[in-house]
Amino acid sequence: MENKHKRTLVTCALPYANGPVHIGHLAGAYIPGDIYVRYLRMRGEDVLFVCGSDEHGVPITIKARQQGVTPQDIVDKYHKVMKDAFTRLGINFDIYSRTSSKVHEENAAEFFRKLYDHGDFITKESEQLYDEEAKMFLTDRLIVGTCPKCGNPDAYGDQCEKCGSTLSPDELINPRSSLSGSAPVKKKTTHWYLPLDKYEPWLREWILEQHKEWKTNVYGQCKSWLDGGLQPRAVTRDLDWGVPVPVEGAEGKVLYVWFDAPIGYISNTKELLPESWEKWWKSKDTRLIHFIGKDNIVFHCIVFPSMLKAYGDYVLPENVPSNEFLNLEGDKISTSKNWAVWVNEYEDEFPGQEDVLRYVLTANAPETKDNDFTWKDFQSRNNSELLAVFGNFVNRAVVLTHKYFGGKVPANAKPEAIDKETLEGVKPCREAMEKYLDTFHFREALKEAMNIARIGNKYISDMEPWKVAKTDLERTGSILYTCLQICADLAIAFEPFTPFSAQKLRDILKVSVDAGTDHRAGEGEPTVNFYKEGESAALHTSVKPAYPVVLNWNMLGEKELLKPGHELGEAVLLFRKIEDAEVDAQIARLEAIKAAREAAQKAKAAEEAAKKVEPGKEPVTFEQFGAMDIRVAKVLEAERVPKTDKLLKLTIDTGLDKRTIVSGIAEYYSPEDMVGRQICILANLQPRVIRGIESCGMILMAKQGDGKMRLISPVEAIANGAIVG
Ligand code: B3M
Ligand code: ZN
Repeated sequence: MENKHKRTLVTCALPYANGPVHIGHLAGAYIPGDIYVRYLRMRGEDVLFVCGSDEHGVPITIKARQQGVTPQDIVDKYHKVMKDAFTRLGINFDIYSRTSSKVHEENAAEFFRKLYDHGDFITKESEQLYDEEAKMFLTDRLIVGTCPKCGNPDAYGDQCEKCGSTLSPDELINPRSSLSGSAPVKKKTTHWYLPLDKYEPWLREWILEQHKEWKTNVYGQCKSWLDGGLQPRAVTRDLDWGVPVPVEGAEGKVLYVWFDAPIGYISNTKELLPESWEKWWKSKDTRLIHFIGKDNIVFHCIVFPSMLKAYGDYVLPENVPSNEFLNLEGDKISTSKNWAVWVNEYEDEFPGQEDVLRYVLTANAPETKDNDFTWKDFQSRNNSELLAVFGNFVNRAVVLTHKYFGGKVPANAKPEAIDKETLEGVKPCREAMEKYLDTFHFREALKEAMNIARIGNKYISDMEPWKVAKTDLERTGSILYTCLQICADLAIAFEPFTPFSAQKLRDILKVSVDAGTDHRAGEGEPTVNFYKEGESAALHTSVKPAYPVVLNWNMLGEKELLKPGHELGEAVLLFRKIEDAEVDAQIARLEAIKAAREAAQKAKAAEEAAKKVEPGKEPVTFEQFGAMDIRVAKVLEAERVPKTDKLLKLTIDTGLDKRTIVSGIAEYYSPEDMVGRQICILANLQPRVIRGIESCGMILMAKQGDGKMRLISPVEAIANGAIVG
């Protein structure tokens, strides 16, 4: 990595505070961000790691309305849920604040005001749909109506979820407001727009020429936006939830959520470091990196940089690493369909297994294409990689050291060439890790870290120190010495990926790691550098190393990290087996969700099929109709026709005679339902033999769109034989 800069400011997208975070969010932005920060800090870089909740936007107001609470209630709830989930997963932001904070409101208003005063906005008047009952302008999502393409009566103003067509509210048939149900009216409104078209030449140069190194998916999306031509973009909205537009004549208007949210990165820095925040945002020595999900690319690469450029003196992002989407068990993750693994639930159900989720989401990260999370893969990566390779190797090395050498690193008294070759195998892994970490390819970097564990595991299996010990304790010592050096390498290499286990390992080895700067204490000395003994790596708060031996990134793969005689701690297990029952329960939960969804879909489809009406028939003459002898009749006896499911044999009093009719109604009526009932029949239908029984006439029934049938009976009793017509 070139080291021209003095500090790195890392941000992760501010998640919307309208639901908990799920594994898709984690894999997209938060775990990659945390890996990168931990890595840089171990290399001794000064890093500030900023995130927070995005608490504005229409979806939050809709959710509040649905639940009969205020938007503030919604964001208060989810801000806490998300903040806790990140902390428990070891994602160590220096600050996790929120866009409903006072600091942010002032900062976002100031940002807008400066651009406004400087004449950077244009205003446009337009007609928009308005709900007179709710007294609110309606976004496209808030308008529902009948889809002109497929007839779905509940299509949204921007999209029909049934046929997938993209719509505009004007196209909907009978549009109505989903807030009050009333028909929207058109009303004029004025908004401020950022003329993105003005920044296009600069953006082309800055991104397409100067940032060819951005990940292909990010670069590609930017290019296609730029090639499509940029339009002015509204930065204000008619809404009562958000940062009020701080200029006269803007009553009832707030900043558009995508205008205020990225400013939140700056506000949160300001909140943490009120005196020194500017050095993170306005100094040429700062490198700014945004970690985001792929649906946020345009805002972070085009809109926000244009805002920063308009403001002047802010740094621009150096890179905007973004992943593709993560699916769950083959289906798209969906909050509304509850098709997700919620991070807070995972943490409750798998306490102490945070690293497993971190590991799996990185090993399987959707870095270059959408990827799939499955519980079976989760289990097998834990059991056959973390546990069988990494954990098993460390455990064997430490247990044998206790057994033969009283828990002290043995002397390297009888080295062989293979030992040196093995240790030298770590260096290339480190080099590859650095290459991948520096270019945001974390999945590959993790593979290299795992390769170090594989090197150790293979070595100890091949050397069989437990056998050698029977005849040659000196040689056993050299083997274990070599193994323990690799254990120390692992305690460094895994720190970015599985920080809890790396800390556990360091407690076993009785070593510390220099974890670099931590600005969580705010203004003042950012010198909270070491993890506390036995404490989770998420909560490091010590300024003194717990153990005198302090490792850092630059020692990875170097000689003799642990000196002979160094005393080890107890051999505790780094990982535990994930049992079938645990993942089966998760799979069953998802299957139940899917089954419920499918049942609901089926019920809805059936309801719609029932409503379907057959087209009308060709006209008939009065005579043709009159030719049919339709009469009221009474069922005297009824029985099932043996060996059939559908047929009943009925004895009927037609007024004219008593006769037998065989009818296919057993699906809908039992013999008991029929006896004594008055019905209508076609009396002059030619007799037919059905299953050996002569049937004289037909029972009249009504049949609805889905095939369901019902008898036609007179509303009141009437004489048998009465003519219907
Ligand atoms: N809240 C979108 C999201 O959570 C949005 C990101 C804002 S980053 C400034 O995907
Ligand atoms: Zn449709």
